[in-house]
Amino acid sequence: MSILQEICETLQKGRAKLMKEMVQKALDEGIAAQDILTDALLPAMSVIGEKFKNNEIFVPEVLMAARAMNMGTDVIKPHLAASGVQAAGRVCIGTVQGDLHDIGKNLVRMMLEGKGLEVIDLGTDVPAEKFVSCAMENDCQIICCSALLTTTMDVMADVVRAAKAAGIRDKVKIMVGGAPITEEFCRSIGADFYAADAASAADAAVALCKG
Ligand code: B1M
Repeated sequence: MSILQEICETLQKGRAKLMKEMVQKALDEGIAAQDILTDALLPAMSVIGEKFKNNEIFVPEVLMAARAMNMGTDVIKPHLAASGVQAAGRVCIGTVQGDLHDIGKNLVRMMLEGKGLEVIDLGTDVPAEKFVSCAMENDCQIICCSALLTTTMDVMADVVRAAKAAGIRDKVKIMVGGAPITEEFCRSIGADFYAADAASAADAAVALCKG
């Protein structure tokens, strides 16, 4: 088995510490950071995303894989920056104001990173204006809002309004998700995209960044 295949499998098993060592070993063997990303880390996360979507694996396994992914990307990040590899796009993400649930949001962030997007994580309890100011300051293509409470989902409408008020609505896409969110709700508040799960959110974000 090649080292890239081994890295791919190690990530899927969520073995974070071993990942760090193996990715470093691949770099030491002269494999380019970009190849490690595109031929090992991203395919592994795609497998994780698909399995999660199909209920073949569950939150603990995804979180372990996410940790391993983060370990791997931490090792190659300086090399990618040095070789001038461009991120596929830049997005900001947060759980809306009043809402402290972050497990789903963290999974979405991890899947976005797994697709090669640069992600600014604003955390939880994020006011609408903070999403918008972050998008403006960092030239984000997408604002990603997560909500788990029916009492906080309306903050997403505030994000759409704040983006309009700041004059950036035509420059930034707004993606929404979380257990109480539906396609219909997304349309009703004038957001651009609803994703039901983390893998779909990442696929859509890549498409939105390209488009
Ligand atoms: Co809370 N909670 N909780 N909770 N909690 C729910 C959401 C609830 C449904 C439980 C229930 O009553 N059955 C209920 C909401 C009811 C409602 O609004 N109708 C509820 C409540 C009421 C509360 C409190 C008010 C309880 C209280 O204090 N009385 C309180 C609120 C605190 C606050 O936020 N202000 C509260 C607190 C908590 C804990 C702190 C204990 C904990 C959160 C820990 C944490 O996140 N760090 C917690 C938890 C764990 C849950 C449940 C059990 C699990 C949520 C979760 O993590 N799911 C939840 C019940 C449930 O959902 N069954 C519940 C796993 C996660 C992977 O799924 O977040 O849906 P999810 O994310 C998915 C998709 O939704 C999607 O992708 C993810 C992965 O596929 N997705 C996106 C999410 N964001 C997305 C964004 C996208 C796209 C897709 O694009 C941008």
